[in-house]
Amino acid sequence: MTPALDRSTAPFDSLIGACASDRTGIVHLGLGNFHRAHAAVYTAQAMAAAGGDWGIRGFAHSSARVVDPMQAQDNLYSVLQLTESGASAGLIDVHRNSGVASADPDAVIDAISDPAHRIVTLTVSEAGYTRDPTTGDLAVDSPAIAAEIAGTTTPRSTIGLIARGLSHRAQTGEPMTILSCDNLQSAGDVTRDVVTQYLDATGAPSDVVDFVASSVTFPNGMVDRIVPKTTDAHSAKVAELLGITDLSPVPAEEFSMWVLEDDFAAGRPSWESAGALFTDEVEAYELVKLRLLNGSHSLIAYLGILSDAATIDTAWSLDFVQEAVISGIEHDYLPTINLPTGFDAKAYVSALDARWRNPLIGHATTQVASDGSLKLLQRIPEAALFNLERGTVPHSLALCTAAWIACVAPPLDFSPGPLAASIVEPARKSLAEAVCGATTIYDHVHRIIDGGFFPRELAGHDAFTTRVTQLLTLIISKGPRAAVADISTA
Ligand code: CS2
Repeated sequence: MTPALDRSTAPFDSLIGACASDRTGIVHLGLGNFHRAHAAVYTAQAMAAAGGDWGIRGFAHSSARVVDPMQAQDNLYSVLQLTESGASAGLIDVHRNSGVASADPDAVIDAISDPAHRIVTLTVSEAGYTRDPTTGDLAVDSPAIAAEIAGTTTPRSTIGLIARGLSHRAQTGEPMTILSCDNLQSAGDVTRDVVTQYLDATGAPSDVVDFVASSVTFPNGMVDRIVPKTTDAHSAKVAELLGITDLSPVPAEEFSMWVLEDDFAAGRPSWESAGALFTDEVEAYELVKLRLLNGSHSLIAYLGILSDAATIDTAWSLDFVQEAVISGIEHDYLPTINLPTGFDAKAYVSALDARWRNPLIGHATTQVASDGSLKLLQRIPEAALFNLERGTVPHSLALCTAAWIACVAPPLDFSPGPLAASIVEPARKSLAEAVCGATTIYDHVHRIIDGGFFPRELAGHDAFTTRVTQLLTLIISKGPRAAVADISTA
């Protein structure tokens, strides 16, 4: 039996990175695996290289799943790197405090207003930004936000907590940076917009609005690292490698990338010394990553699920899945992107192949397929519209949409199988309501594309709805392979 991980047993000779200070300079919202394998590692490594009071005060949104073990382990945990040549593990010592935001929202608000904290980082997933799918603006009518705006509850939404924290901070006027680390296009701009819209909707005083406009920055950024869910096998591997029992290790691939706009209102860790790239071309990197990696990932996941492939590497090993993805990258995605200067798209795609192929990651297709109604908004409509406006039908994007519908909102006579049933899809109920009573597959698809789940402009292009209908019909009648064969000959 290996000893439980805490400060007395920690194998500090296995540090990946550490903060020498007990002081916290960063508040993090969304204390989950991705943050712990990405920004936290860059921060720990930056401080090991260049110092600074940038310890992290982390809050999970509503679950204690990660917080309980973090607290029991003096906020230490390990990252288990899974490479084809074997696994390696190291310790991260950068969190100084952890808690659950929904259990104590005032603690979050106080942390954001505390002048010692100069950055708020966010990994709250697409859902955390509470945006309306048709406009991209703050969903002021959603039940959670509407109740906060009506003033009947203490804010518990991420955007509400930030807005309230900044309102308090306005009293001291201390500048701050809010840094989104989620898979959103123009992540910083989006965050600024929804925070500002929240302040407007709640009638915030003009000094608060002015403070946010003049003293709070929202840099854009692109984040990348494949991080699956933790299993008991990961804890067992860490016990074998480090000689301790970590109740919440984070498995991750070796690859990691962070591209940032250098627009920090009150300083920042030396993240470049840990390998982060600061550039003015962030939006181009965001597009590359959200489309070539994430968009393709969704296609691999939905086609894989419809073919009973439980993991990304098994789905990617199917020849027709590769065919669909490569066609999507070449025809539907690459023409929509002005690549960053000197960017080698061929090398990027071949690195993606190696990353998706890695059998040790065990990345569940259902994990990537979950929250599709939110994720696809970042991966499909804008690229589809770019093509459609130029008279080109984006076949792979239509296929991804059809495969998503087949998995989470199938026509009545089609059963997508057991894997599809375990996809977490927050819009499942509203999708089912939207398609109830549809008379044809076209009607079924149209009710989704024009039903408040996608930007309105997309429904204006009947060629897209028609193509999704054809591909959904093929998936239902002959399976995903036949649908891919159809796009290959189109
Ligand atoms: C994935 C991402 O679950 C998903 O939707 O596409 O989490 C992906 O693994 C990361 O963005 C990689 O950086």
